[in-house]
Amino acid sequence: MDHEADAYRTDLMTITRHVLNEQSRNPEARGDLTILLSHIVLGCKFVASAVNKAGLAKLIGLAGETNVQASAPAYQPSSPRLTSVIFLPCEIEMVKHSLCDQGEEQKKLDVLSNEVFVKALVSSGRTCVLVSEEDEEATFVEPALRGKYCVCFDPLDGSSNIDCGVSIGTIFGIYMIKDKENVTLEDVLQPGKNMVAAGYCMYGSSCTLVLSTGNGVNGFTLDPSLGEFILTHPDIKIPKKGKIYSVNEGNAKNWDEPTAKFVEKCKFPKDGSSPKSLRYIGSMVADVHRTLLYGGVFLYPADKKSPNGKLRVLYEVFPMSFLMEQAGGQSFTGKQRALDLVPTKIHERSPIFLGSYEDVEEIKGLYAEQAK
Ligand code: FDP
Repeated sequence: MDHEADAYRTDLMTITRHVLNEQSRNPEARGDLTILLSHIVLGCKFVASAVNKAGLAKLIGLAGETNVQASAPAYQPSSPRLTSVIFLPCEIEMVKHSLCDQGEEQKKLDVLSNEVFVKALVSSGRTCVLVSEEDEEATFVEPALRGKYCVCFDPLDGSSNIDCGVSIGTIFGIYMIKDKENVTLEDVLQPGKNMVAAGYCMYGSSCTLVLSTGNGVNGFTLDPSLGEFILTHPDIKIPKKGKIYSVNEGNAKNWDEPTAKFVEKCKFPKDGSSPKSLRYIGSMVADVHRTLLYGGVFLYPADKKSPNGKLRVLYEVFPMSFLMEQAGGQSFTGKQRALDLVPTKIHERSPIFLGSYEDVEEIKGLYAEQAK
């Protein structure tokens, strides 16, 4: 990259400009998705800033609360204005309503990020139902603030990495509701192929937002001096075959046969090719981002202990599968195309194999062989 030339670039493709361009291709579009995405972008900027300051601001550590099971009522922001997402330190301590299932530890940054995203999404006036990894129940937006979109999101994925400064991220998938007057949970229990947009924001050495509105995949990097995401990775295409596999090999003793065979082939290929390298960060956004750019395969398979794997369908498996397919890759559950899955509950899990087309094809072949 020519950094000097870059410094004098005057025609910047910001994410808003890019989304507006996409919108203008659809004469029926009224700008609702553009507005919704700009609120998601604001949430990402806020979280990026909070993640950067985390060590300094002593935000890291347990929130000092045990997650309890409770139902989330219809969300009513004290003020629908977006400025309400700016927290005072005392308000951070007051973030008490976030819930997390199965007693997972919750960190202050998770709580804060969830609060920021819920407020940003509700105040956009374009959402109807929200599903967050942090909230046990879906949030139904009060009728006066309702719009036509449902958003499923994980505000801070990979949170076990917060304390050591490893990249973490936000993941989101957007659906259109079926009937604004009659909003039900069914609106978010749609197959992934119905998504209208999906993306993630990675808080790493730089802050990168990767987005697809169903017309390819584009990556934007936050320029902190401008406070804007600038198009840096136009039309991302994943290599057809990769040299990297990414999996938590500590679970190997419990894997099923096709998974074990695939990983064995990665390490000891019999066709004369070189072995693949193993890279596993343990933070889905970072592992998927590398897979998207360099190729290869990321897997979180089923095992004897977790027959449905670990990753959540609505806000991990679906958005990442949507991006992979849009970039020319594939995503498979071990049984079917991931985006064909029809979830039956909001925090459902699924095994997942995603990445370069040919690598996933190989995994599909091994499962087909086993089924014979
Ligand atoms: P984390 O537990 O740190 O929040 O689903 C969450 C996730 O991270 C993913 O981001 C990551 O890919 C996966 O779990 C890592 O799981 P393992 O620690 O079991 O490998």
